[in-house]
Amino acid sequence: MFSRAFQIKTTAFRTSSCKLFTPGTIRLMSTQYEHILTSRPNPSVALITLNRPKALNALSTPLFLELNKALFEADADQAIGAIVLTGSEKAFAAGADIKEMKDKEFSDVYKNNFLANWGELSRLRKPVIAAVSGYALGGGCELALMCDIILASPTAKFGQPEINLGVIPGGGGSQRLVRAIGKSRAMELVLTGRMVSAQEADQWGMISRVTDNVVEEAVKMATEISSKGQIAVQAGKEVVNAAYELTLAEGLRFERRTFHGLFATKDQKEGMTAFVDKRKANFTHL
Ligand code: CO8
Repeated sequence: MFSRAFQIKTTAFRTSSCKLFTPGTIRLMSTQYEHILTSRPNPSVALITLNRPKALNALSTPLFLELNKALFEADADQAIGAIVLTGSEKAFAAGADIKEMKDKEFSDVYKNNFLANWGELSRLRKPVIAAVSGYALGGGCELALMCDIILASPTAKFGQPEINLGVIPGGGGSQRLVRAIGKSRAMELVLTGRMVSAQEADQWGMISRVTDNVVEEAVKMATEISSKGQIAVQAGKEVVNAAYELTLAEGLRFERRTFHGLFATKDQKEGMTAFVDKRKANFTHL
């Protein structure tokens, strides 16, 4: 579980508004991992850092097994309201591990459904914010696209260079990019392998915004989201994601029914009463 007691010395991060990251105060989850780092910058936020620096965080099967475990542990922890996923300054992730894939055969990848469990992140109910610096390429770009919100530092570079390896995106890039930036731009990225800068990705509407101190900003955003009622947050995520799958009429109906359902929660009573009483709402996630 995400132990609050277990602490380590860490490098300090500066924050603009509050001292979220100071040496010795980052709490680790109890599980120790080899390819990721896990911490609790504050009690309501889980921070997961991809940590294969020598391979630019190339996404290997062992890394994904650890990542999925940490993500679902965070999703199940009642105290956590949102999750931040990040990499290093140089690379969020430079793609699936090419050295692991190089000698695979069709019969193996097809029979064993290679990569099928790499998209587990998109099944989480709590919001996940990607804090991207450096390369987010191939599977790294796709991993960011699986997240609910993407914040990027000015150094971020996004791309789907699989075409240079004789393959195509395999982690949802072709589908999510079309929905995020449209067919022509998605086609350009998939067929040329060109990298786009954070600024271009921002202009294209692929990310929320470009910001310095991207991890800090993502943790601030996650903390803000965690201060809301968790039922409404999860409902909000569910209805926005439904827009990918449903017709407009079906989506509008689903949204309205979900909205109606929130009137059964204590948080709705508390939120609206607090507004009328001119005080801050104290959500209990019930
Ligand atoms: N896989 C394995 N190792 C990698 C990868 C990778 N994707 N990317 C970088 N590395 C390794 C390099 O081999 C090198 O290791 P070593 O020191 O042992 O030689 C180390 O990381 C540093 O890399 P470079 O020396 O190449 O660093 P540069 O700064 O010169 O270049 C680049 C950085 C431009 C990022 C370059 O490393 C590069 O082009 N990497 C490959 C990018 C790529 O093609 N990515 C797509 C991979 S295919 C894919 O992602 C399929 C997606 C499947 C679905 C996934 C679902 C989530």
